[in-house]
Amino acid sequence: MSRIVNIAIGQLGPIARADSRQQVVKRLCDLMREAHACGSHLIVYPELALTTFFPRWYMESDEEINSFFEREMPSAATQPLFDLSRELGVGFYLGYAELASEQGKAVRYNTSILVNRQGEIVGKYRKVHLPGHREHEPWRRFQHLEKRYFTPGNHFGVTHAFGGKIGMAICNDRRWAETYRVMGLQGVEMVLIGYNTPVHNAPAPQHDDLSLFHNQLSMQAGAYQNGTWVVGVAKAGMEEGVDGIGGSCIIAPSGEVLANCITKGDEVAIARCDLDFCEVYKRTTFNFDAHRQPQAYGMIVERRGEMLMADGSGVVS
Ligand code: CDT
Repeated sequence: MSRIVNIAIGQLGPIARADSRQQVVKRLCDLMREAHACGSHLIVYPELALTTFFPRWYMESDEEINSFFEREMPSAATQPLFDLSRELGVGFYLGYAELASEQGKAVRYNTSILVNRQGEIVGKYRKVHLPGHREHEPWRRFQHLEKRYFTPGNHFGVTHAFGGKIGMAICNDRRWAETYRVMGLQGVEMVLIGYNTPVHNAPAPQHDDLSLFHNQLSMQAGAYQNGTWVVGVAKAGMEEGVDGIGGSCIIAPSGEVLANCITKGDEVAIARCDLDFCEVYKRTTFNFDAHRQPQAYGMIVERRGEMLMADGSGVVS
């Protein structure tokens, strides 16, 4: 079986709060057609790709909150994307807000799915690292209430699909070394990541000028240190008054950027990715079995926060 995966970035520009699922799905289908015309096997869409990025608003009504969530996938509104996938033979990664039912209780997740070239769901991932805050913080120019609206996922898995081992992560996950390493330990060869990243980060506005740099830095490090392809895809541009970074790109296991978007709107960018190119990194510099020293890493899973001195002043070495 060929180990070449022709990847398309399916970057989205802004989605207005008033836009319907049908309008958005039409845009996703247009991007998929373009990707197919370029010979793509798999198109990667952003995080929460069916609606505007609603965690920017404080809401209390369950009815209002749930209006941004999907109870089923596919649904009547998203079925055309699955039909087109099967017709064209183009798989996809799609981020959306999932309203699950667990023991009769509604649970909300920030989710992505992996769909194969036959239009079948072959993988599901629920965002582990939820940024932001739980309560209304009026001092911010806009809210980032992911901790309020979502329950964190608890698993980074890898799916055998597209002739290789494919992993998924969502937005803030890309900043954490653990995300890539847990999948790296499962032999991941391509990590797909959709994101919505405001240029402005209210608690640390001094980082605003670095937001694109930090985006690329995190994904390049994750790719190189785990010998894997990484595909990062933005919902970009000025959405409901909040500017989101673009910077969608495809990164090789060498850490090099192979393709990237040049706008902050709906845009396709493509790369021909040889999954066998992971091998030289996984068998040499990052041969985990030969070089990792897990006996020295216990703290990574034993504790969450940094260790403080008794007087709370610093980190114990
Ligand atoms: N959607 C999402 O996870 N956004 C966050 C914003 C945090 S501000 C540093 C992100 O990590 O991009």
